[in-house]
Amino acid sequence: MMLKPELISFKICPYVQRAAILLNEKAVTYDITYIDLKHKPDWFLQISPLGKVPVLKVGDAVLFESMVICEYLDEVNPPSLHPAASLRKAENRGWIEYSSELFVDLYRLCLAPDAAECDQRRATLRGKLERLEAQLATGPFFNGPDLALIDVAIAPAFYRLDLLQELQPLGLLAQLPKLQAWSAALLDRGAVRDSVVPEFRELFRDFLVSNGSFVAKDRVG
Ligand SMILES: N[C@@H](CCC(=O)N[C@@H](CS)C(=O)NCC(=O)O)C(=O)O
Repeated sequence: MMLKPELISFKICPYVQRAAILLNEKAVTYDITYIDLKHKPDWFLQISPLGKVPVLKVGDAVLFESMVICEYLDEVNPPSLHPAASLRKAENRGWIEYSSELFVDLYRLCLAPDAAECDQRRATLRGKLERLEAQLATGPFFNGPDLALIDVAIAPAFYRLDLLQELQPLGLLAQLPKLQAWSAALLDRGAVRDSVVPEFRELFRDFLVSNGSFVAKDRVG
């Protein structure tokens, strides 16, 4: 029985969302504390070595890095969501790294200030998504019918792609049927739906607008 953990969160952070999804999947009771990354409290700077969220406090221990947190939660709340076979597990971990790169590309697309940058950054992200499509076999999840940590790791990207598509028809998943099915299976899952605050959509859109995002521009004003 683990101590009740405390997740330190920023409401629209995709890395925090990974930890929240896993806590939900594993039905772990936890506390959540939100901070404003523009005004990081002193107590947070003291405990967070890189000044980043997520941080998971477990008793006196402070865990940082989203996938380190997820791996810990996975281990102490069996059964593990990683594949059992070492080789497949290692492959999954590689694609988890890949999903973190997707977050960066997605973030860059969100911050594209004009149509030209948006097109260029969209193409970069689309290329990575096409490569990912080729990795899926039967679906709907990465390894097949059962949810794994790689699915948890990528879910926040699909969550944001879905919202972006509402703002602009970017078609990032067009003609990628396996990714479409993967995204639908994840977005339909209770643990994913309940992993963000109810006002997430508005907060995400406010973030785009206040950063002069081209994706949000056409619909505003
Ligand atoms: N590699 C880290 C990345 C975490 C990260 O970049 N979090 C962002 C928020 S989404 C952050 O805290 N940035 C610090 C800042 O904005 O000052 C992880 O996987 O946890």
